[in-house]
Amino acid sequence: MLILPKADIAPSEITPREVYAERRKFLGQAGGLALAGATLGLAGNSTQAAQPARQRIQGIVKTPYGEEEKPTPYEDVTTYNNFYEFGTSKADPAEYAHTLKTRPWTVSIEGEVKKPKRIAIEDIFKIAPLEERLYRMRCVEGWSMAIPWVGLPLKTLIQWAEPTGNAKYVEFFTLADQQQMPGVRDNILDWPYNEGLRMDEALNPLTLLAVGLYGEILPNQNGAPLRLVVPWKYGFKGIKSIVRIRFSEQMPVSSWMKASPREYGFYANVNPEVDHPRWSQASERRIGTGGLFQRRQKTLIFNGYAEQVAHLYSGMDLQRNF
Ligand SMILES: Nc1nc2c(c(=O)[nH]1)N[C@H]1C(S)=C(S)[C@@H](COP(=O)(O)O)O[C@H]1N2
Ligand SMILES: [Mo]
Repeated sequence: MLILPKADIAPSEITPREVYAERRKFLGQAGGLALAGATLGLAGNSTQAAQPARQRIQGIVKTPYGEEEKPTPYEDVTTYNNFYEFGTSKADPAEYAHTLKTRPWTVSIEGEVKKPKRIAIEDIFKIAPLEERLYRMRCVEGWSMAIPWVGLPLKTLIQWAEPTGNAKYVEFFTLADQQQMPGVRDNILDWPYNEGLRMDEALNPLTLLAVGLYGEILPNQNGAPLRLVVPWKYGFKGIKSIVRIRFSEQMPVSSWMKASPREYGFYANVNPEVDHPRWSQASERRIGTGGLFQRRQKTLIFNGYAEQVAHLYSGMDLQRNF
């Protein structure tokens, strides 16, 4: 059964709203200067109330992933976000996601597994040593970043979960709690936000379950306490704040596919030759490297990870399986 989209605003309206929001953010920053000055004497740090203290993760294994990349500044990574549970503008998640409670947090693992399980976030930290990997990230809207993620290979968690031989796909679900996530009151997407991978994509060594970035616990706006990172796919595959993982025999239908099947397919592989109806995918704008007038760079097939993942799609028509 295909669940019909609940969307009452057309996806085509989202872009203008974002342009508007960026303008609002710019104005907000200008006004914010005076405000910060006014509260300095009181709290010492005007953002303290909204942003929880940054927390370092101990014992991270450094890896050579992404050595050639220049990391996008922390400030950009944590203030230019997509997390519709907290609003549709890029500035909303940094402003509002502090209401998300990330402890206690458990992830339930169900479907085609030997035995359904629940795992606390603290125990996910203990399954295997956490690695740091700098990955290129590419949003379907045409911008990109390079982010030093901290996490464990999804493959490690899958092995721990013990899927059955019937498991052909893995599906992920975000928390959908109106109390903590104001955006969930709006019918922009069919909540909970969900995404899926084919089993071989999920087991690919590049696929990461991230718990941190820049050596620290994930900020809420980036998907705390646990989010997916699939660097050869568009950003929307990187589902945030995961509470449920389900193994299944059937291909999952993601929130974005339900909202607009013409625009969003299951695979969502970065591909400069297959344009999104509203955004060209031929080039990208790397955030934080030179303002609005910077030169765009050419987008690479599979976001530059073809050597590691192209074999997963050999013989598939990538125009049809977009
Ligand atoms: N639950 C949830 N996950 C989500 C989204 C969202 O709206 N909700 N947005 C996606 C999109 S479109 C992108 S580009 C990335 C952005 O991740 P970042 O903000 O950490 O850069 O998160 C993805 N994961
Ligand atoms: Mo995105």
